[in-house]
Amino acid sequence: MLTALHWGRGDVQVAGERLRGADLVAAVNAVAHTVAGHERVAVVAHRQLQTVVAVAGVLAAGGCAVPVNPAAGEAERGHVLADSGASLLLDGSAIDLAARGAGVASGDVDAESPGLLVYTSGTTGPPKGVLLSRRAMAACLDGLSDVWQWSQEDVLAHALPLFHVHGLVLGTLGPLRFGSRLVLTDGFGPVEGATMYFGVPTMWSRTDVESLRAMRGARLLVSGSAALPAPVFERVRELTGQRLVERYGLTESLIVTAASVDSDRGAGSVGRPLPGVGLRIADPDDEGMGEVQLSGPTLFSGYLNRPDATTAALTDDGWLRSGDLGRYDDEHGLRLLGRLATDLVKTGGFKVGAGEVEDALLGHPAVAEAAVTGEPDDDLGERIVAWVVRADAVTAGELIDHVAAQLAPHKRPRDVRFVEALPRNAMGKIQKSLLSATNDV
Ligand code: MCA
Ligand code: AMP
Repeated sequence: MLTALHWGRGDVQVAGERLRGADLVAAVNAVAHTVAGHERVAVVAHRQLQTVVAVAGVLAAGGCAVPVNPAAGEAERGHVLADSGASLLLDGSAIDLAARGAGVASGDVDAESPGLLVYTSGTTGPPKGVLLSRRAMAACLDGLSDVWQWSQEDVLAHALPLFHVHGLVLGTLGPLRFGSRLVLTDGFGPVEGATMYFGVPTMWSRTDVESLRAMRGARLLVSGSAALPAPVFERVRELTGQRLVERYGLTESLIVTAASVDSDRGAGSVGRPLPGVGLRIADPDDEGMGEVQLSGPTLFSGYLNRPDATTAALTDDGWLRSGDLGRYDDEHGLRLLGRLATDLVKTGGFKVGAGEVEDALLGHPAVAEAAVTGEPDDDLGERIVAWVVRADAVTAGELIDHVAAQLAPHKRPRDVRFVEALPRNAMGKIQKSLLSATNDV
């Protein structure tokens, strides 16, 4: 991975700050010298130039960067730092952008060694650390450059968070690998000279008319991380004259399918497999719908410290169970139709496990019982809803703030519904399917 990053041509701009060419290389090298010898380095991933330099520095030194959500609450941050075993924590304030260093010897870094450890939610328990090798990230990026003709001539603009695959692998390591200019903005919107935009559906749907019109000049508008509603696709098409390109993947698989830049695409398809990716539909029903399973060079190397979860995520023949339901045909490519697990909520493109939010709620002394569900939401795709049986007086706002402080603001419930009891079956298991029918009290 790192040997093929074109540092010499890199050009990264965040807010008013910009580093390019030899200055970027030297700043990255200075970090590499600081972190040399550390196997895993946690990086508090503010949307700042320092984060780009820090992550690149860890990679250049042959280490593994562990991005940490800067807004992570106490419990979540503590879990990530302890579980990852990071021996060093870098924050923006620790990175001196004016520092300059000479290259570190990194020629013999194994392509199979992890370059990133990214935490992602499961249905239960705290987030799991996904080990991503240099080989997997390079395969994913090179596949995308193939189908999108992504080159040094491109200028990528986005406002994605830097602690997940979308903003960090695609949105940061991509431009560094291809030597294209990167402009990170505070809010999603037009950037002078940008040729590519990456966003989640919520960002595309929130963008106002004038801003969309100002994006007309770009050659590639990309949506991913969550289902793109057809009306959003149509609105963007109307105002920009362009059809959004969709791509699909998981933290565990990186990006596995994408519509190509020259395809005749419509809403609802997330494209075809990238070079080398295996995609199959397991146990398809009469209409060809089944679980999407994946193989190939972009797959993760396993969950850190969780061999049980790694085994459960893979089939006996080593394919990744995506948990997504889909249908594939050569004409339309992959169409996603739902999800097997109901205890995962995709909200604003973030995956949130019902279990971790329930655990946080149950940690509040006024909560006797809690269940978390996802409900359709025009803005966020899905919104997190908490169903709570009170043990003591507490308001919805207090519980929302409690979850935001323990986990992260994007994991907070948008609605809290107080109920007298949760519906349970004879075994005592909560029947979430009955919850939307339950009335607030
Ligand atoms: C609100 N805030 C709070 C509280 N309420 N803070 C503390 N306590 C509270 N009770 C703050 C938030 O921190 C935030 O502050 C601001 O208020 C607004 O929050 P919110 O409404 O939650 O979000 P938003 O700003 O409206 O965000 C919408 C968004 C965001 C921008 C679309 O959801 C987003 O960035 N999504 C991207 C997700 C993503 O990158 N997923 C990729 C996963 P402040 O503004 O200061 O933060 S990787 C993946 O899925 C695969 C591989 C793939 O396919 O890509
Ligand atoms: P994460 O674990 O945060 O990486 O999220 C992975 C999940 O995001 C996938 O399993 C899908 O459910 C969803 N996803 C990613 N891209 C798309 C897309 N283009 N359309 C629909 N869902 C998507």
